[in-house]
Order: sequence, then structure tokens, then C-alpha cells
Amino acid sequence: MRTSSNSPNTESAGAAIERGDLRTFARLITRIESGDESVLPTLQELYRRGGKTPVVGVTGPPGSGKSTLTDQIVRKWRIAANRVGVLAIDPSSPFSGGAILGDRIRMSRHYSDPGVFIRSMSSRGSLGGLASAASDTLTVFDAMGFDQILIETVGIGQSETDIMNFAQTVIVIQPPGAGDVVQSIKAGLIEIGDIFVVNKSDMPGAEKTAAALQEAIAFRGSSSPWQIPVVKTQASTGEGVDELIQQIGKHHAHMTLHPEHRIQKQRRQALARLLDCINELMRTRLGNPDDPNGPFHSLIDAIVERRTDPHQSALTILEQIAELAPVSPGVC
Ligand SMILES: Nc1nc2c(ncn2[C@@H]2O[C@H](COP(=O)(O)OP(=O)(O)OP(=O)(O)O)[C@@H](O)[C@H]2O)c(=O)[nH]1
Ligand SMILES: [Mg+2]
Repeated sequence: MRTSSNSPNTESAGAAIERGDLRTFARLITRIESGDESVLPTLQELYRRGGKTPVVGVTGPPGSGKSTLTDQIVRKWRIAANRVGVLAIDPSSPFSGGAILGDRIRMSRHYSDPGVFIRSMSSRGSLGGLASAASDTLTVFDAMGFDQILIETVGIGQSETDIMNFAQTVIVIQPPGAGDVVQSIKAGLIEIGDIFVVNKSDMPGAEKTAAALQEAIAFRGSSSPWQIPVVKTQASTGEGVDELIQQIGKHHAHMTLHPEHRIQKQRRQALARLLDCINELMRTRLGNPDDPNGPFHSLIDAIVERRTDPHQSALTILEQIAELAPVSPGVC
């Protein structure tokens, strides 16, 4: 796809996104996922003009009810919001409402709501790294002018801590079961939640789990005046979802009232993104580490054979990058 600089008579992808063109939106995300470097000028343009809609992140262990709860949140949001965007990373369960963008994964179960846009993303498909692809996709979501944006990631592996690099408000879902709280503590989930939810509160042990979470949160401590709430929900019926929506609103108001906290979070996110971009850029410039003719390969050999050390090699690589003639930067 060409941008306006190449074809003055054609609307740029960025302009099409900003007027909410769904075809361009879906195509752009597909290109981001496939690591297509030519999307970079559009992403740069959109990023610089963006930052309008804060992102709400939902994470938690597999099967805790993330997708069911997301459905409920989106339903409630839609009462006041015109358009809601949902990005689901590696979803294994379907959503019931909304248009599914892109035909790769079909999640629509019951009906289609033209005001809800759901895009799924698979970690397998993204060449430039899932975090990068998700982050760039959220830039596009933001530019689409959605009133609300939500990202769902499963709380295992890398993605649960990545979500704090995307979202202004992180919701951590916990199913009833004391052992699960211990698992969440181990996975670092307690550290990242702005709001905790004990979903499946119809099941035995919900009260105990809520108490265990309160304890873990108190132990975590925080310098922020934000009182981290624990909300009990039953996503399958919608019980407790009103309170959750209220808490999301309260957290947003807190971030607006305390710009120092918002900026601190934004700076941390910007740093994570920047380091990610540097990493991607190094990889694209230095090529595949397994390529026997690439610069990585011989350096790794030298480290293994102790002819050099990792510290010196890192400096060598940075010098090599600085010497490389400007090339079109890779998507990061
Ligand atoms: N009893 C009960 N079941 C629920 C509740 N919420 C969700 N479920 C059920 O729990 C199962 C998993 O829910 P999902 O929403 O798919 O959970 P998820 O966290 O998105 O799952 P993954 O995407 O696979 O990680 C489904 O069968 C839901 O119907 C609830 O509040 N109570
Ligand atoms: Mg799910």
C-alpha cells in the first residue's frame, strides 16, 4: 500500500484511519502483524497525533472468565459509548458481540454490534514480536477514535506483564481458589493490577480468594493514593459488572486528577516501548542470529569460544549499528 507521499491523489492510510475506515484499519493491522516495514510512516504519523483514548487491559489465568467479562464490560460501555475497540491477544474463547475484523479468526457467537470492533492477534503470527505488534495495533485503535479501548491477554508467560506497558488501567481477574492467588503472586500479577476481580463469585471460595487478594495487595504496598479495589463478579450473569465499570471510571478519574501518576506510568510505558524498538531495530539491522554470514553469528562464536566477552561484544554491535548507513528502519 502506498502512502500519500507516493501518490498525492490517493488518501493516505493515516487519513483513512482517522476518518474511521474499517477496511484500511483491518488491513493495516494485518500488515503490522506480518512485520511489513512499509507501515512505519503511517504508524509514526498516527502515534504523533494520538494518545486520545486510554486503554483498559484485562488479564488473568486461562479460563478465569476474561472474554465473558470483556463482553459484559463492552455491553455496559456501549450504553454511553459510540464505538468500542477490543484487541484480544491469543484468545481461545469467543466473544459474543461485535464485528470481527479480519476473517482469520471468527469469534462472533450470537450477534453483531456495529459499534464494537474486535480484533484478535496471535503471538504465532507476529514476526516483530507480539508486544511490538500489539502496541502498534493499539496506536491504530487510538487513531480510529474509539471511545473505549480494551485489550485482553492471557495471564501466563510474557504477556501478563506486557499489559502494564499498554494499558492505563489494568484489571487482573482471579477465579476462586486460594492456590490461584499464590500462582498470581508468583506470576507477578499482583504487582500490575489497578483493579482486581474475583470472577465466578458464584463458585465456592470466592470470599476467601477476595480476602487473600486484599492481603496480597496490602503486602505489595503502594506510594499511590489509589485504593486498589477487589470486585466480585459473575461474568456469566453480569453481576458485579456495574461496580467494576464504576471502578474503571474511578481509576480513570484518579489518573486525570493526578497527572504525576499518569505521567509516571506513561514514561515507564514509553521507556519499555523505546527499548523494545531499539531491540527490534538491532535485530532487523543485524539480521538473523542463525545466519552463518551475519554479524551475530561470528560474535556469538567468539563469546562461546571465550575469544571475547559479552560486554565487549555488545559494544562492538552498538558501534557497528552506528556505522551502518541509514536504512529504512524496521517496524518496531
Ligand atoms: N460459573 C461461572 N462460570 C463462568 C463465569 N464467567 C465465565 N464463566 C465460564 O468460564 C469459562 C471460561 O470463560 P472465558 O470467558 O472463556 O475465560 P477466559 O479467561 O477468556 O479464557 P481463555 O481465553 O481461555 O484464557 C466459560 O465456560 C464461561 O462460561 C462466572 O462468573 N461463573
Ligand atoms: Mg478468552
